[in-house]
Amino acid sequence: MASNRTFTMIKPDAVGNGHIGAILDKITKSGFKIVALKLTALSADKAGEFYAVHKERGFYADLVKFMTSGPIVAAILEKDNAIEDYRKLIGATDPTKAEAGTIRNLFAKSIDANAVHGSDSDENAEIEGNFFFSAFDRV
Ligand code: DGI
Repeated sequence: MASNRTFTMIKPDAVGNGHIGAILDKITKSGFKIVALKLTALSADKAGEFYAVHKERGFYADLVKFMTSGPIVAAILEKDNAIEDYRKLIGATDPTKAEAGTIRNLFAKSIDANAVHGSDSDENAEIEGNFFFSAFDRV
C-alpha cells in the first residue's frame, strides 16, 4: 500500500532567505496536511547522524556544515501517496534540473543549498520523523 506520511525539512538556505511561509503554503495547497512542525537547529553530531548514509561521499563534510549553518524547519506531512507525491513536488536534488514550479526550482540556489529535504522511502520517513518528533509532538 502507498504510504500516507513523509518527513520534510526546510533547510537553512530557505529559512535564511525568508521562504518558510511560501514553502509551507505550497505544501498545504498541494494537498499535504501538516501533522507535526517545529523550528529548530541541528548540531554537527545530529546533522551527521541524519545524513549518515552519505558518510563516505565527498560532499558529506560540506553537507553537515551547511545543515548546521542556520535554523531549519522540520515537519511530518500526510497525504495519499505522500513519499512519491512530495518528491515530485520538491523536484530534482540539483535545482538546475528541477522541473518548473517545484519547490527546489522556485526556492533553491544550488545542489547543496537546495531548500528542502523529502524522505525517499516509507522506512526513512518513519526514522526521520522519529528523529525530530515524539508522539506528544504530533497531531
Ligand atoms: O534526497 P535528496 O535530498 O534529493 O538527495 P540525496 O539524499 O541524494 O542527498 C542528500 C543531500 O546531499 C542533497 O539534498 C544535497 C546533498 N548532495 C547530494 N548529492 C550531492 C550533494 N551535494 C553536493 N555538493 N554534491 C552532490 O553530488
